[in-house]
Amino acid sequence: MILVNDSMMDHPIHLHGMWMELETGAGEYRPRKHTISVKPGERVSALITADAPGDWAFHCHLLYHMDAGMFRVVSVV
Ligand SMILES: [Cu+2]
Repeated sequence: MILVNDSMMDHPIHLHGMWMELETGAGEYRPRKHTISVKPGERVSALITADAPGDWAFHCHLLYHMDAGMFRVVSVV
């Protein structure tokens, strides 16, 4: 998954149910995260192994951002 922040605010993006492995450019060193903070203007890449069937919340962890629409469901079938 590629996350692009084209806003002027930080967004701590949280995926439920599965790890996101943050690609750092340091080879096999990929921190496993449930939440990745994406800074303004930043583009980050995370690897996800979709091994947990079901519907999972995927949202910004700032609740007023989530309430404003930064919320989606990730379905693993
Ligand atoms: Cu946000």
